[in-house]
Amino acid sequence: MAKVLFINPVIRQNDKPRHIPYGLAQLVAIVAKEGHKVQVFDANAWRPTESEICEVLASDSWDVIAIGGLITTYGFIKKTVKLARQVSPTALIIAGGGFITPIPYEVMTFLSEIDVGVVGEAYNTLPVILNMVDGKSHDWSDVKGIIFRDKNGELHLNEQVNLLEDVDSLPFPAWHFFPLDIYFKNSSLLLSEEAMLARRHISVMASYGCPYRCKYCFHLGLSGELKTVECGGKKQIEISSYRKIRSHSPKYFVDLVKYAKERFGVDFVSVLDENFAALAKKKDWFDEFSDRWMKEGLQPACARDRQDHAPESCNGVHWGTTAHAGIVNGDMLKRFKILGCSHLDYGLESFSDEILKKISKGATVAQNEAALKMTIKAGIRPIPNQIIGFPDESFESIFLSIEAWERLGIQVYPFFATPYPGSEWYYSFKDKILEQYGGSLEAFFLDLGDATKITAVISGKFNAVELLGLRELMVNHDTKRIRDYERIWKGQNEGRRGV
Ligand code: B12
Repeated sequence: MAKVLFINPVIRQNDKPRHIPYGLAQLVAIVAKEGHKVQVFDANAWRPTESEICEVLASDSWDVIAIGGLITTYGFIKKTVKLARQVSPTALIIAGGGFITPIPYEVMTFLSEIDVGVVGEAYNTLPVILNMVDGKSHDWSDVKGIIFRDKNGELHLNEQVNLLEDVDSLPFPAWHFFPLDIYFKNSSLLLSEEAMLARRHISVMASYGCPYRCKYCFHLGLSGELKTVECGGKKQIEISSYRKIRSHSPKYFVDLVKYAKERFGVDFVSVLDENFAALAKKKDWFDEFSDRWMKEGLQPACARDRQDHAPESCNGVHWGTTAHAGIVNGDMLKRFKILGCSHLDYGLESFSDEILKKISKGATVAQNEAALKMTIKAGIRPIPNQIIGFPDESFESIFLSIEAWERLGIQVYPFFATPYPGSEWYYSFKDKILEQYGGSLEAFFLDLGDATKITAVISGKFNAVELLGLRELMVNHDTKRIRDYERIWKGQNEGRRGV
């Protein structure tokens, strides 16, 4: 049996650790169940110094060091694989997750310490790799779903792995391998009253994938969109518009939350699905989920009795999740509320129909507004995510959004349109990205963080300075100064920059 050290990278270093990585916790459960010796070093929770990282790396003779996460953790991963190679020269270094999946060749080229990169879903791939390590075989040429470095340092991307058909076969995440007390201490989320008063928050998933094809989005290669194609004599990654949405059965999902409640005392769950409303739209699924949720005593008393939330007496599990303005309806939202839903994360993005069309959002301004009103009417707090700096952003689309914010009485702090690797924008604006980062893709990766921060600008009309200024003026509804600047801008750009 292999001795495996999993490392969870630091994410959102300016915030406290709040989100146990769901995918990684599932992988730990799978690998432990296979009988391998597993340790998790959760750097996101412990926020270690370099010497502390080295201490952990030197604490045992690891056969495998496995690290992975979002592209925004690239900097931490880069630092850690270098330390791992120095401190554990014989360990096989495996990487995985959203940071490598859409850009395997680039990451393996920039991070020469990585031996094997897992591309996309890892449920079946990782056990195969570990069994080979056990069998002392390093011939990776037939392992689906990986990129590897051969003895001459050549990179080889293998065929994509088939997605796991029966997701109910997955063991519950191995949350107990993670420092839960640290995460539970930071359970309060500023998303709704119930979320703020949560004492033990954890993330769960009911479905994998989203039927929509928004140009700024990427599904981590877990929605069927990822495939390998032959190009120039070698395999390349292609992100297609094909979608394969998978969901757990209501029984599995309710049992998962019940397990989190009974074993860890969880009182609030974030349902991490990309689009839970799409799943809830399936009447049979939602009816059975609803019945089981109530039967298993997960329905909070305050929701059942339509009372204000009283944490000391409320024994259910409140939850927050994602929804799409093009899907929700009043009945669905009322039922969400009764079952304990306290907030819904909406990617509303813009109040310009032209922009919503151009980004293939699959919703209109009218639907955005109706969704907000219905959600508030149902007693659920909508989180109205907005983005500015779209390729087609204009003064008109900016004013339309401000007018809608005033009309609806919503306060938002927009994200900047960011071409994260794996999104359609990344491929469409790669030249523009390289232009802004002196030709260095790695510099771009290292710069990525929260989308509230400006990185590569893909707006046709506005540059970084203008977008930063416009956002501040938008947030303050300062339409006068935006109009003033519009006149200056038009004067300066007559016949240029999309005028
Ligand atoms: C939870 C979450 C977060 C958490 C962090 C979770 C964490 N610790 O990593 C928080 C809230 C911090 C977060 C923040 C952001 N997020 Co976020 N987030 C998610 C969310 C909702 C769930 C991720 C998840 O658990 N997926 C499901 C599991 C099964 O997948 P997984 O973790 O990737 O694991 C699988 C594989 O990738 C692989 N794998 C993963 N890790 C490893 C490690 C190893 C060693 C191996 C071998 C394999 C492997 O195996 C697993 C099983 O197959 C996804 C949307 C979604 N539903 O996926 C968005 C998502 C990942 N986030 C996204 C974005 C854009 C952001 C933000 C930039 C948004 C923002 N507003 O600023 C910030 C960045 C924060 C920062 N500064 O770094 C995008 C990613 C875009 C991209 N191109 O990479 C996503 C896909 C949403 C979207 N569709 O656009 N996020």
